[in-house]
Amino acid sequence: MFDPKDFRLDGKVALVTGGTYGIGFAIAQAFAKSGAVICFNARSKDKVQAAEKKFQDLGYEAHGFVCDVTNEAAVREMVASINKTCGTIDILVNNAGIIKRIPMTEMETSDFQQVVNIDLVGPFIMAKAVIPAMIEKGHGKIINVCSMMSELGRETVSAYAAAKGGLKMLTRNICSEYGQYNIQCNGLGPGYIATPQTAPLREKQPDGSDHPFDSFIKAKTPAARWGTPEDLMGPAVFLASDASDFVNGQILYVDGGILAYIGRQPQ
Ligand code: NAP
Ligand code: GCO
Repeated sequence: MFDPKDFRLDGKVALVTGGTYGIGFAIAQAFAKSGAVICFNARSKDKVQAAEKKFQDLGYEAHGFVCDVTNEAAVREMVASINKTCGTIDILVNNAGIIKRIPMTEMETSDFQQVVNIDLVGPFIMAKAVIPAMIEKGHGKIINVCSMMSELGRETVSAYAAAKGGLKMLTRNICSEYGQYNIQCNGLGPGYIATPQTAPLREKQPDGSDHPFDSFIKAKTPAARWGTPEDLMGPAVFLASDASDFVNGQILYVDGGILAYIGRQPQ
């Protein structure tokens, strides 16, 4: 029988990759507010320590790890440490990601490979590390942070779109392969969100006018605004909670309506 407590995360252990700022930090904060013990990782030790202090100042139990999601040995060590100190990971959010904005024909293959490695191979490594214990425990939640570029392309983001398109299908395949063990794997698809990753797309022009891309996105979004990391908190908690136990293999787009809209006509 439905109970509003189904949306809570009390007693759950969550691991959010790339949780030191931006979308990851917001999702981790939402999980903590919902009762979860939160673990998070990133590559920068300073930022991990700063985020851990922020969480602790907010009164949350938070454990930060310096760990690159592409380093399989370090990932396995981090997961083993979490399982030992906090308990088996119930919720994994594959949030860590980078983007390189370079015209494809000018992009070095090494750049393409780095983006795919972090944005697609990283989530594979992370999921592979947590699924066995989830199977043993009898449940688990995996949330892959996808993108508009899981559905659409645009100039200069070939590597990122390839990775995020692949992440959509990795999400569906984990659903297909592990749904029988009561593991739900879904995608969260943010629209255009104001974070450090998109800061270059919102910078004011030398004459003080808005960045053309900023105006473009506001015209493409029915909500006529950029999203904020806070806009993702509720949807992420839903996908992490018992309330979504029969939701599997879906991509929940939190985009202010971009994917449904042809775009505002120029005035
Ligand atoms: P961000 O501000 O650039 O933050 C990225 C986070 O990931 C940082 O904590 C970063 O810390 C960490 N990270 C990067 N590479 C890592 C690696 N190899 N191992 C571990 N941690 C790593 O990005 P964001 O805007 O919050 O985006 C977060 C996720 O949402 C990304 O997957 C992005 O593709 C996706 N997304 C963003 C938007 C948007 O409009 N902002 C929209 C849709 C989807 P370190 O650098 O210290 O490692
Ligand atoms: C870009 C942006 C986007 C967003 C996001 C949209 O350069 O187009 O960075 O890729 O980050 O992925 O959902």
